Amino acid sequence: MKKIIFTTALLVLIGTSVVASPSGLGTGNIGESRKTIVGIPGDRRDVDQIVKVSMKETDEGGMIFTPSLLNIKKGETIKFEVMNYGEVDHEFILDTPELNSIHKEIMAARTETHRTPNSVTLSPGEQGEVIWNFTNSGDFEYACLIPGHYDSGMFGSITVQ
Ligand SMILES: [Cu+2]
Repeated sequence: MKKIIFTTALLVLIGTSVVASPSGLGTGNIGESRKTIVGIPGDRRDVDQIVKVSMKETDEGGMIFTPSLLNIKKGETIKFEVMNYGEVDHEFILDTPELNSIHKEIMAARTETHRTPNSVTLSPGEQGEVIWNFTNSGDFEYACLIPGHYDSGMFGSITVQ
């Protein structure tokens, strides 16, 4: 009996962490629900570093972020200046690899655009920004979850130490 109760509690925990993500899966509530293990939305007055990220398709049929690897110091607030150099829409979503993977499945099933602090969706030639405070160390990811794009190579890794 104890085992069953434990399993249920674990499921509730997993469910809660998914809903608490600001990655578009959540309820859109502000405040506490915006916190994820990736960190929290940053304040532009606290920006420690600007990172320019470009998004584009390659001649070989791939889709890429440049850079695709980033190292960030724990506690830093980063302003990502994201530019779409491609010929189709792209998006930049900051999350854990696990949540991006779940989110990718949801995106495949329906069309949705993102308007969350950890993401920006850009038309060709458009520029946008995400300001994020990396409050926790760990391995995180930025990804474009428009159907087919992630599988074409559109993701990057962030290591926060
Ligand atoms: Cu894309």
